[in-house]
Amino acid sequence: MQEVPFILKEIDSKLFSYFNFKLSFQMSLAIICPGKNPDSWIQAIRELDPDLKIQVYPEINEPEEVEFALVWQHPVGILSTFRNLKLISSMGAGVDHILTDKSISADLPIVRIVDEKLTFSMTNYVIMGVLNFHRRLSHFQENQEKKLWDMSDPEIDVKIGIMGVGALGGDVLDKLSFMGFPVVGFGFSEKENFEYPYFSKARLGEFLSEVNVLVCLLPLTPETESILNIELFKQCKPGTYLVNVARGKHLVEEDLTLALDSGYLSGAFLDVYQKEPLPEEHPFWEDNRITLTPHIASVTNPKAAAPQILENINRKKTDRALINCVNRPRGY
Ligand code: OXD
Repeated sequence: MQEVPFILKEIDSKLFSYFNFKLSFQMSLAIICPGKNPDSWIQAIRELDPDLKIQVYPEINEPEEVEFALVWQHPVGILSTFRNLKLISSMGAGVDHILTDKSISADLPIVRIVDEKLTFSMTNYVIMGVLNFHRRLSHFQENQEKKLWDMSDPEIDVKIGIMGVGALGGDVLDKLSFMGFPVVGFGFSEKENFEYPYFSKARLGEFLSEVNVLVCLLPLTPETESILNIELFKQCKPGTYLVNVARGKHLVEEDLTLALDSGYLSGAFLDVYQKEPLPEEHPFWEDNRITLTPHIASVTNPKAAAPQILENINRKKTDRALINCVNRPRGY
C-alpha cells in the first residue's frame, strides 16, 4: 500500500480536530454574580431546561461556548471576552450595573427582569415607608421606649410624589391611589394621557412643591445620578419625608444629613446606599431620623424570574423579538 504523504496526514488530523471541536461545541449560559450564591439560579434554570449547559463564574472553562450571560455586578470587561455572546440578562430589574461596563458591544441586547413578585414586594415596601411617616410609627416606637402615653397628632396628612413611573413606579401609584392617598408622578420624559397628575423634568420644582412624601424609583442613568441633592431638597415642602428604593447613587448622602438638620426633610426611609454593605462607621446607622434596611425592598426570586430568562434565550435562538429589552441609549 502506498504511504500517505505527510502533508495530507497533517491536514487530515487538523480537519479531524476541527470537526471534533465543532461536534462537541455546545452553546452555554454563563452565570456571573460574584459574591452572590448562584445555586438557586442554577436550580431554577435546570428545572426548566435540563439540557442547557451552564458555566458559573469564575469557572468558565469554555468561554467560546458562552452565548448567553446572566449577570449581577459582573467584573468589568469580562463580557467582552466572550466572542460568541448574543444576549445579556440582568438578574434584577436594574441594569445600571451592566451599562457602566463600557466594553460591552453597543449592539448586544440586554434584558431585565419585570416580574409580578418583584413589583409586589417593591410596592409593599414603599407602602410600609409611606405608612411609617403617615402613622408616625417611628415616633410612637420612641415613645414606647420612654413608656410615654401621648395620643397627640396620631397622623400626618400626606401627598405622595413618585419619581419614576415605569413598571414598579406605576404599580406603586396604582396601589397608593387605591388606598385613598393623593399621588402624583414625575419622570424625565413627556407623557400624554397619564392616569395620574404627571410632571416631566422641566416641572420638577412644581412637582416638589406639591408633595410631602418623595419616593425615588428612578432608573440610575448619568442624568439621574445624584438627583437627590441639597438643591432639590431645598425645593421640597419643609418636613418632606424621603423614601429611596432605587439606587444609592441617586442620593448625595451628606446632603441628606444636611437637609434633615435644616428641616427641609423630616426623615428618610432608605434601602440603598452609595456603598453596600453600608460601612459600620456610616453615620446613617445611628441617625434616628433615618429608617434603614439592607437592599431588601424587592429581591429577585430565581424561580419566578427563570421562565422569562429562558424565554428570551429561546427567542434569541430563533431570532424573535425579546421581552423586557433595555433601550441602550435611554439607559433603562
Ligand atoms: C434590582 C435590585 O435591580 O435588586 O432588581 O436592585
